[in-house]
Amino acid sequence: MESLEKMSEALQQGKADEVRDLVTQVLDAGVEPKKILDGGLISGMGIIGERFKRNEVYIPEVLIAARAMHAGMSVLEPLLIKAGVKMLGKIAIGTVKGDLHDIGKNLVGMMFKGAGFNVIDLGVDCSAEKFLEAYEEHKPDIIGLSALLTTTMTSMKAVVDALKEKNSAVKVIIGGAPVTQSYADEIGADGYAADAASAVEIGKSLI
Ligand code: B1M
Repeated sequence: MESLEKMSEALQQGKADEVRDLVTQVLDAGVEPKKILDGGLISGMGIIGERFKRNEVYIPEVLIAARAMHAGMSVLEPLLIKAGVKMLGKIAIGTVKGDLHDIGKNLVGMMFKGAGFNVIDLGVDCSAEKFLEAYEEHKPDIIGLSALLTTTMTSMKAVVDALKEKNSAVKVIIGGAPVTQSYADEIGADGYAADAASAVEIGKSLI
């Protein structure tokens, strides 16, 4: 549908007002909210994610596109909830204990949101107990851990261990500049991603 393509294009260009107006127009024309979500917003954010991965666009473009996504979602979200549309999955994401870096974690969260996940942002400096509480309260499909310091990435193991002790089926994805696949293997995390778009791919494959 032409107007959904237009919406996807506007989102990729970060035109928040245009995206919001297009969502309203398309809704008025009788298109279902889920179709708008998939065909306009998620598709646009998916393209940005892929381009970010290929270094064709950079962090500012992704943030601007995410802002446009939020603008569209502000119109669409109440209607999706009312229609009982099931999201693709649920992720609780946070930066680990002692670590205040949140730019990467926010990007990963935005990409998950853009892919149709319900995202619970736990913020920064999150202890294993906080992740555990979030698991008990929200029952997410995935818990995402971000760390930017070599001194804080080590606390990821405590989170994985605490969740395992609960025999929880939740999948744990880890990432952040100092984190590697071999570290993920070592601590028993279910997935590792080097960037936000890959995190979403891994998240989808795990649930
Ligand atoms: Co800090 N810092 N910092 N810092 N900081 C680094 C990380 C550092 C590499 C700088 C350096 O020395 N060259 C260094 C770490 C060294 C190390 O441990 N090896 C460092 C240090 C030492 C510190 C302090 C200790 C400095 C001090 O006070 N002496 C201090 C620590 C504070 C704390 O956390 N307790 C500190 C503080 C800060 C600021 C507050 C000033 C600020 C953070 C602001 C904020 O986040 N709101 C800051 C910043 C901005 C940086 C740099 C410059 C940039 C980090 C960033 O946002 N990158 C950084 C140097 C650098 O990286 N060039 C540095 C952009 C972001 C999009 O990338 O977070 O890697 P990134 O996320 C990527 C991937 O890693 C991945 O996807 C993202 C998008 O592709 N990813 C995931 C991230 N999380 C993921 C989770 C996933 C999957 C993928 O699954 C769940």
